[in-house]
Amino acid sequence: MLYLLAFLLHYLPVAMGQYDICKSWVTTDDGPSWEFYACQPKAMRMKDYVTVRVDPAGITCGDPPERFCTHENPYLCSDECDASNPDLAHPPKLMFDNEDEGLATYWQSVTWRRYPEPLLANITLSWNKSIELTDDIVITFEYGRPTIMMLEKSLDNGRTWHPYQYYADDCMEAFSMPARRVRDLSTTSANRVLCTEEYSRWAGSKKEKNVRFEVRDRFAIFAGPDLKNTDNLYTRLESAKGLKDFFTITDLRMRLLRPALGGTYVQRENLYKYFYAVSNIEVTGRCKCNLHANLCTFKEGSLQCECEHNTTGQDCGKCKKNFRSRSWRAGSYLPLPNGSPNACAAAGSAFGNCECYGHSNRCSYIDFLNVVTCVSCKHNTRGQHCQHCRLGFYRNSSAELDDENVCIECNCNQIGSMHDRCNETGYCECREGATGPKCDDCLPNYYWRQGCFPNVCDDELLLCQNGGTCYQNQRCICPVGFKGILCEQSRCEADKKDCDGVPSLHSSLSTLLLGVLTLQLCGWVDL
Ligand SMILES: *[C@@H]1O[C@H](CO)[C@@H](O)[C@H](O)[C@H]1NC(C)=O
Ligand SMILES: *[C@@H]1O[C@H](CO)[C@@H](O)[C@H](O)[C@H]1NC(C)=O
Ligand SMILES: *[C@@H]1O[C@H](CO)[C@@H](O)[C@H](O)[C@H]1NC(C)=O
Ligand SMILES: *[C@@H]1O[C@H](CO)[C@@H](O)[C@H](O)[C@H]1NC(C)=O
Ligand SMILES: *[C@@H]1O[C@H](CO)[C@@H](O)[C@H](O)[C@H]1NC(C)=O
Ligand SMILES: [Ca+2]
Repeated sequence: MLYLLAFLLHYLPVAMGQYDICKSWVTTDDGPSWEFYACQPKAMRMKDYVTVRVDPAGITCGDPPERFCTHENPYLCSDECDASNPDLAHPPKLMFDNEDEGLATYWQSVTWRRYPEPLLANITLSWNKSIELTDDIVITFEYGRPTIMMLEKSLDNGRTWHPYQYYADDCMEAFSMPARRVRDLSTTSANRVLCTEEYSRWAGSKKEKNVRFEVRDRFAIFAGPDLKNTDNLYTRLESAKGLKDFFTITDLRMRLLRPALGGTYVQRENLYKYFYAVSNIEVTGRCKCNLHANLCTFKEGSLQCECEHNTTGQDCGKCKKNFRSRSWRAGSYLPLPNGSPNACAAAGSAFGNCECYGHSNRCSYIDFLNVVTCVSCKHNTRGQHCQHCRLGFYRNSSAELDDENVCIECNCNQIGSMHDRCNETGYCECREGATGPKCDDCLPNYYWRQGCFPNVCDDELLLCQNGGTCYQNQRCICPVGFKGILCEQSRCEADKKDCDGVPSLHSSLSTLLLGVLTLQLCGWVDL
């Protein structure tokens, strides 16, 4: 606990200070008014707001009860894990509790009974909110740190995952990656994903318990070793592409790939000393509010920014209704020291009343027409006020004019349609024979083959004759002895030679019969 307090106090300067107010009431020559600033919430202990999931099912020890021992005391396997006994259970929530001094509480996995099958476990932390890390992630292992593990992160609530850092006692062997240290990174590589050997080697399980994801060391590349030059850090976060996102997460996953081995090889005769035990996961960060809020509250099970600057959304990621006269922008750390709020503006308030419904930030005066018009309308809009949809798009009837989704692509089938424009309900103009809103279907009596073509044959009016079969409405497959589009023509009629050779060419009874029929027909025709 004391350690934790020291830890928090030590790091407070990074967590607080700049950008902590969103607006203030100031008096200017024109009288008092609000002045707005870029602002962000304070850093918090994020483990208090997390939901956790441990995979695979059955990886948590104690069901059924099981004995284990430690690397320090490998032959005294008298410790017990029993999920049904609160004193001996090690559920996942013990990674996030507040520990009484000196008494570690921890989640623990089953032992490596199934060796040499790998002992794998995933610990997934989800916030359902984007978070910007402001300090190191610190994972505390009891009974030794894993010899191989990796950290993954998600930025989209767990839909996609990306490697964040690799950890191994031998990076080359485990991941075919050279071992690197964050301290050795440079300004251009501050967001590199690397493999480190610093947290995986055996040093006694009591001595080295922590595995870190070093946020401070990466910040120090810009802010100096004591993190005093925050101006430079904020400038770089604002300008270096991808740097801010590198420190932003919605979810974290620890993939534990091989437990501590006690500094030697796996001893098959005693597998009860191999397992994972995690007593704490410290994640320090702030809600990402796009510099539009300085408060973030826990409501209905999720963190939520208290948006200012007339923005709204969980991350203040859009403009409030009726405040969309220009498109939404994140606030900016620049210029120092107060940044730019980039607030949303009420419709009609900016640019001399040129309303662009939030699809453009610029207006231009056209001299000879004496009109003000929006420039470079976004979101597939066009027009003086960005009030129309571009050609090839149509109006989304369930969206307001200032909605980003206001224009929907027509998506006309290139072959089936005349052009890629559509009417107000999204219907394309079809070529002959094609139908459907997008012209990707055929009318009855037409078949699709790089466009719609009239049926050659079917089961109703255009029947194949003389026992022929209709192949995909495209052609009749005629029995021997017949030809023509509908097999309506006897080959004998066209060329007598065809009739003579027929029976001998075929062996199956049916074709033989057809052959006979053919001969008879020929005879009939001859009459
Ligand atoms: C852990 O998660 C990864 C994806 O990030 C998945 O491929 C793997 O199968 C999971 N392992 C376990 C043991 O659930
Ligand atoms: C995630 O947060 C959003 C916005 O606060 C909320 O609507 C949603 O129900 C949350 N989802 C879960 C799974 O908690
Ligand atoms: C937001 O809108 C209110 C009016 O509802 C206005 O008083 C306030 O100044 C606006 N804030 C910003 C940052 O534009
Ligand atoms: C139409 O707009 C609504 C409201 O923004 C949106 O949810 C929906 O996805 C849009 N439809 C399409 C097809 O883009
Ligand atoms: C668009 O075209 C479809 C099909 O031709 C038609 O049913 C619909 O009424 C048209 N919508 C409008 C608004 O013209
Ligand atoms: Ca604990």
